[in-house]
Amino acid sequence: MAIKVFTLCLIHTDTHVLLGRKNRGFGEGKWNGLGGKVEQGEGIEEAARREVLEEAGIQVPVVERVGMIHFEFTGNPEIMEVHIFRAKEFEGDLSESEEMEPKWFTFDEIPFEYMWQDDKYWVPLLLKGAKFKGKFNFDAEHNLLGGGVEEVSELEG
Ligand code: 6U4
Repeated sequence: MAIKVFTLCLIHTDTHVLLGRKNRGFGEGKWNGLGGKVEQGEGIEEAARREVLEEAGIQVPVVERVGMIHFEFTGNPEIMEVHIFRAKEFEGDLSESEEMEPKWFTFDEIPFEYMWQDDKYWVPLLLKGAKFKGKFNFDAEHNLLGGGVEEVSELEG
C-alpha cells in the first residue's frame, strides 16, 4: 500500500495545549494539532515547522518528534503516516488563518468529543512526555473502527 506522509504538532506548556479548529478540508470542524502534508523534497521536521507557521502564524524553534501513527480509511488505498511533534516554546503572535482557528485549552478542557476519535488515546501520552507508535482504522465516514497506540522508548527512523 502507498504511504502518504503528514505532520501534526502539539504546542503545549505545563498547563495548556494549543489546538486549531480546522475550517476546511480533511477533518473540517474538528479541533486538532497543527499540521499537514509533507511536500516533495522537504524534511519532516521542516514540514512540521512550516505548517505551524502557515496555520497559526507562529515559529517553533524546537520541535521534538514523539509519535508516529498510521491511519487507514475504508475505501482509501493510501496509508496516512502521521509524524507527531511536541513543541514547548514558540515565537510570534498567534493568528487565525483561513484554514485554522487556534485556541489554548487547559489539559482538563481538551475537547476530545470534537476531535478525531483516536486523539484521546495518544494526546495524554504526549502531554506526559512519552513517545508512542500506533495504528488506527476508520470507516469512510471517519468513524473509528479499531486500533491503538503503545509507548516506545525510542522512535526509529
Ligand atoms: P491542504 O491541501 O493545505 O488542505 P494540508 O494542510 O497539507 O492540506 P491536511 O490538512 O490534509 O494537509 O492534513 C491532514 C492533517 O490531519 C494532518 O495534520 C494529519 C491530521 N490527521 C489526519 N487524520 C487524523 C487522525 N485520525 N487523528 C489526528 N490527526 C489526523 O489526530
